[in-house]
Amino acid sequence: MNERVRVIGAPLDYGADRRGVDMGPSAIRYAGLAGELAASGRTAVDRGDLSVPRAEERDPDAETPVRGSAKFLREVRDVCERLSEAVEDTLAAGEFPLVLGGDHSIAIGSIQGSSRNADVGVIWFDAHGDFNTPETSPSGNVHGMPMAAALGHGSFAGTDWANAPGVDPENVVLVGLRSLDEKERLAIRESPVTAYTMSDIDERGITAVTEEALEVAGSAADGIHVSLDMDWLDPKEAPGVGTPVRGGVTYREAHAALEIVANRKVLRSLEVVEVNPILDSGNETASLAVELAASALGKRIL
Ligand code: HAR
Ligand code: MN
Ligand code: MN
Ligand code: MN
Repeated sequence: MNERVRVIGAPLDYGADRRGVDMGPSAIRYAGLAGELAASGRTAVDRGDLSVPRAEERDPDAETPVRGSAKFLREVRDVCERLSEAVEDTLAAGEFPLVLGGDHSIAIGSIQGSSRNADVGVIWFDAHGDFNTPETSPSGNVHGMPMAAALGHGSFAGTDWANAPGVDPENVVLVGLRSLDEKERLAIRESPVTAYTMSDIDERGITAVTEEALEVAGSAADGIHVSLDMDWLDPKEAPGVGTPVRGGVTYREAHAALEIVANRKVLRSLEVVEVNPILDSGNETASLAVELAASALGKRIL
């Protein structure tokens, strides 16, 4: 893992139904990101936020270039293309990319940027599978699609902006699932990705599940990308998310998982998404996002 961390904000909210995640990067910085990165023994440089036009500024006649239903796909694409470049540039400079969302559609850009000319595994900590396509999505919200987009499913097939050819689905692991749409569920079952539900965590424990996820994702030659959706946690711990689902992991389980990730020393890039300060109480979810990022980046108590 590169020692020097480069922070990249992606304040995108076009992929989600509810406004507010565009303030995620600010809330995460305000919660003390720089100090925690320093406490993890990392030097960090903050490159600020990618510019994302406000919904009010956009062209009302803009069309979505993909068939089926995917809202604001043009805007999502524009940001993801720039994010992909930013992540690739970070790695090329020998730095570690830490991407702050924004809604989860930004993962399309970060995964692609992390895996250009590289063999990269993905661990996806999320209540949701994010495995819809414009054809299967019941909502049309792109934040329910990024994993399928990166793997080139449905009408994302062959699109140079969305696909991440450096990611083999055999090295993709979804952890903590508890809310899937019917067609999405079938798509996950039919795909070579590995998926752990909350029941798997109940039965086997977070440690065993995370170790196994690291085996599967970590067999990729060039490391792993971790995508942390804050709704992975129980809404009691992380209320400030757009699509909370009861029955998520606890504070301790989340820390344990990310500490195990840090111990393996295979982390190549990290993103933290779906923090919605408008729905949060006292910046609690953003603070937790900071703590968990620090754990993943090697912060130790002793
Ligand atoms: N599955 C639902 C949909 O596609 C909701 C998923 C999106 N929510 C997220 N992503 N926060 O993890 O519309
Ligand atoms: Mn998600
Ligand atoms: Mn989610
Ligand atoms: Mn491989």
